Amino acid sequence: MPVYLGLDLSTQSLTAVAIEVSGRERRVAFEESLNFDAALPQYGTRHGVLPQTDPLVATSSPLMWAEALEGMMEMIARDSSIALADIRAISGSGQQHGSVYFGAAAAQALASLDAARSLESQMRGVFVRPESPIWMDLSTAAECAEITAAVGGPERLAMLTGSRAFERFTGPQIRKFFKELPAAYRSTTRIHLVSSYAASLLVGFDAPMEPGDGSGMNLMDLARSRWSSEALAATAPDLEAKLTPIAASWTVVGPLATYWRARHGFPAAKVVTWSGDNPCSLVGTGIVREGTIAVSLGTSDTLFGLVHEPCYDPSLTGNVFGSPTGGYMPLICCKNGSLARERIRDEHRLDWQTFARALGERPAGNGGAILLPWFDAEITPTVLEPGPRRYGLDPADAAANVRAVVEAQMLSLAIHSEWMGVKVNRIHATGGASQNPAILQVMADVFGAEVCVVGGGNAAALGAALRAYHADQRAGGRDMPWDEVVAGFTEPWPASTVHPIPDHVSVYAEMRKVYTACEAHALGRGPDPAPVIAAFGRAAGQR
Ligand code: XUL
Repeated sequence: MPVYLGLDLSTQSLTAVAIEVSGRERRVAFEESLNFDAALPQYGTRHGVLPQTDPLVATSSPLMWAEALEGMMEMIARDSSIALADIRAISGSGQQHGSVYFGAAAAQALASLDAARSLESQMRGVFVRPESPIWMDLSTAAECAEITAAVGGPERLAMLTGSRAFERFTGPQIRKFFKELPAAYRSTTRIHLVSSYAASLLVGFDAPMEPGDGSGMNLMDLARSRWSSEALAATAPDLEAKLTPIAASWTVVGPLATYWRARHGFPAAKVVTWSGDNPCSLVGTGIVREGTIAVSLGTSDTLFGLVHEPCYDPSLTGNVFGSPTGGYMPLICCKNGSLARERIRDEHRLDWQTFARALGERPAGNGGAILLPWFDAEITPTVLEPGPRRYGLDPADAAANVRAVVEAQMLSLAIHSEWMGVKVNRIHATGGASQNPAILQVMADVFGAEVCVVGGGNAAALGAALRAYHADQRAGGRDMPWDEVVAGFTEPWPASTVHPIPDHVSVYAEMRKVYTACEAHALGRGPDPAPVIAAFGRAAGQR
């Protein structure tokens, strides 16, 4: 049976999902993850990130990613659950915004990979920057301001690229590099996204970028899916020559390089453009029509949907990316996702089971206790000075803090996605924490919507595999509708549906005001929220 492989190069791990598809017969045949910290300790990452003294700087190692890719390909080649020869197409998903900087030796190294040697040994030394800035980096506020001014203001940039300037976006990151190390910038022959870099390793030459991921750079004209000369000029000189072209999401970049065939026994499978992890998760959670949204609870918590026309967030909080299905995806991203939940879990010496139990020990609304879980600097809303803020919450009270972190994350996602204007009836949940029904109950109650789990924890890798399938069909002359592409893979898990509890829904409708007041106060934009908290507490007493 034809096999399609999806690889997800995310912050903390590389995951592979292989699907077998023949007409209506469809199944996930292989699913495996390689955790960077555990499998490649020699790089010294923590949660996939290199240690830094500046809390706003976040980098990882492109060499480690290459070594992880080879490790995963080896694992797939050795596994007996799929016949390698049946692999028809491979695509992938990369953590968004991160960038890789090649020097002059890279093209030759890629073109002449020697099957007798490891990928890592041949890629070592080709990077102008041995450390890649990643999406968690928030150190480019100055560059964001400069780009914004050059383009004519934040609305103008958002209208053009789908987002105002964001610190983590690739354009501001490139500008910072150009300003700090102009000679190194000049000697950079190619700048890749994590996604196009990984695809290049598979094909043995520079792979194009894909509009879903390209729109996370503040460099792409969103409506036209091409580089914006205005945004390029505002960012750094001679930039277009250093980028690869933008190619449609279903482009077959080339066959798998002979390296992979000779060294690991893979066939000459089609390599399809890689996209970002969120655009791939859109497909992997089955959001192929307007009206349903997905929430991914991973390293970052993201919420996204699908629309047909290019747009931007008038409040300038969220982003709009291209969708691999052809439309556009509004998205918000909260950086303090799984690591904030883990922080509270560990501070109170809990495991996930006792965490879930503690969540149920406190009532919905937590008596008005609020935690702004900015353990790390935050993206939504922009918070550059890390540190959690508590209102009416005793830091030592385990149950209250567990409830507070989950409520805060859901309230923040709900409040900051209001600009999308979607009447949410159903949410598709994915990511590690979606396996926890107690967390999903809070999600259902805060959004007043039914929540169901789709795509397991690996929607990005599954989405990449489905994109590979779609591209293979297209290459064979069949433009398969997306409903048909995802059928059999993205239906809600049986018995995973969580229904909102009406009493809780009304509590959270009130609590939105409390959270908004606390957030405004913490950001220096609003008065002391004590009266709002007290009013909420009094109303809770009468409920
Ligand atoms: C999205 C974002 C994160 C990363 C995580 O804009 O920054 O979700 O894609 O990998």
